[in-house]
Amino acid sequence: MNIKILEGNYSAKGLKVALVVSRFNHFITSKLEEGAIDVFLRHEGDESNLTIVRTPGAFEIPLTCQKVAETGQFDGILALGAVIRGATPHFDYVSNEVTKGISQVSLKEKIPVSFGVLTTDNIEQAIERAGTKSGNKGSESMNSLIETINLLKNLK
Ligand code: INI
Repeated sequence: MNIKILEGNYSAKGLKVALVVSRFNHFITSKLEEGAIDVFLRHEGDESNLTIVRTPGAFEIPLTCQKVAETGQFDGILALGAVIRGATPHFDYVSNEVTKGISQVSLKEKIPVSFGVLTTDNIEQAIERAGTKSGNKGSESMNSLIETINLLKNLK
């Protein structure tokens, strides 16, 4: 076999990462943040290379990611939030905008922006994905971010 395979490893050594975390549903987003930091440190990331940027809600995440990317100081950005469905269509507007906005920043700025924003039908589903029975979206998306940053370095 002579197939060339390009992929990223899971070393966070020397990587500079910004976490953009929304305060809305803080009891969930704080758990996502904890999970993300834990993974970064376990993969030999340095605390001093981690910056946390807080937004009011998930809707404000894309513009904040855009500004963070423009600083040119980071290898990657992890967006963390929790959009939980309520009785009005607000959920759909916020979740659509945040999803689209994050991927636009990533493509425009050519920097990995990982999607750690929970979009759930209820609080129980959010709790399940914030460090209980269905894992932790913050940890998972930090793993993806580290791998993607290292993959893109191999593509240079
Ligand atoms: N923001 C969230 O992060 N999660 C939500 O579930 C949510 N809901 O359901 O309303 C939410 N709304 C606030 C929104 O993100 C903005 O901060 C607000 O609309 C001001 O722009």
